[in-house]
Amino acid sequence: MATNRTFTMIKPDAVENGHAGAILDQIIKGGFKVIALKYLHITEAQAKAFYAVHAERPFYGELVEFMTSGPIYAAILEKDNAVADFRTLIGATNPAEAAEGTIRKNFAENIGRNAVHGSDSDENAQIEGSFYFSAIEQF
Ligand code: FUP
Repeated sequence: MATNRTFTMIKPDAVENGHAGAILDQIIKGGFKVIALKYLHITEAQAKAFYAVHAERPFYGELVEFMTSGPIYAAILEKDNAVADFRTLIGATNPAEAAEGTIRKNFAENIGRNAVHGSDSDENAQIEGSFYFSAIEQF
């Protein structure tokens, strides 16, 4: 089952710019079923923990500051081949390089403020989904 799930966040830029509804619509029309969903404003400690893998990267401080700058939507999504198909749907990390019609091409501002997160492996999808949702919050 885990191999059919991925984890996403609609990031503060997209929420602030009023794109959350359109992004969720594109996700659902893209064939993904919403298994869990919440709207929340994460703390600095939570953002640092979520992105701990990037702690040594030069953009880590900015990333944490950005992800705590406003509320986000967090969601677990289900679809065959969820991780790879979702990364295709959202497009490249840098929206300037994202394919036409992808969520980042449509809604992201730049590589830092890039509208959405998508897990990069089945293992990380499981870790990231569990970071935000307990078992009884997943349907
Ligand atoms: P992605 O898997 O596409 O979300 O991208 P990464 O895991 O490489 O990066 C995670 C987040 O770090 C990105 F969504 C935005 C931020 N980032 C930057 O701000 N600058 C960079 O050069 C790379 C990533």
